[in-house]
Amino acid sequence: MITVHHLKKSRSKRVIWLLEELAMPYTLINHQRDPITNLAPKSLQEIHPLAKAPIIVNDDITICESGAIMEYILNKNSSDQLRPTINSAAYYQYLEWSHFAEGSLALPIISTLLMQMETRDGTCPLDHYIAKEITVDFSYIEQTLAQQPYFAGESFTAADIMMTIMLEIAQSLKLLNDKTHIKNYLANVQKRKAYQLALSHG
Ligand SMILES: N[C@@H](CCC(=O)N[C@@H](CS)C(=O)NCC(=O)O)C(=O)O
Repeated sequence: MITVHHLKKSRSKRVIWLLEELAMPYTLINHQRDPITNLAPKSLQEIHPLAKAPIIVNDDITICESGAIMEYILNKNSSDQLRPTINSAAYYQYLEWSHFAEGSLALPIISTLLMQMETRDGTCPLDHYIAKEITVDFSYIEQTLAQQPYFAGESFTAADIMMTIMLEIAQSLKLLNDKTHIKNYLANVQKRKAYQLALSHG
């Protein structure tokens, strides 16, 4: 059975959501963030040197990094759910969006989140880069969701789980105000039962 090391309000929601979608059993271990720094506690460092959520442990395998964990779980699942057939056109959309969520989109979103927490005096060089990334990324996402219901095409996949968490943070930062298709997409995926179950773990 897979053990999921979880931090509330974190990317570990992705892993719980996927396991719930696949109806796979798991054990959840909750770790508490440091109340002052909001960083992960020592208990996570004892599991993996990177000390970030999510981490999963299954037999002799320990993995940190949500995208890698999603692939591990999909490989363990005997059905072909939530990942398009390898080498199909949808599979490459799935791969692009799964990687885009952490490889590209996380940087401008998490930077915006962190920059809002600090006291700033004027514009910094990073601001121009972040503003450009936000414009390019969200217009591409909006354009994609205007043409198809899910990131990999007609069917819900694990790429939607990877993308949703970043889009939710973007929404909380008011980056989606004029993005009707993205907002409709979020409202739609948030109705899923497995999403609601993952949400109930915080
Ligand atoms: N790219 C990693 C990011 C992991 C990450 O930054 N996790 C955050 C929570 S969303 C964390 O553990 N933060 C606490 C810390 O860094 O101390 C992934 O997708 O798993």
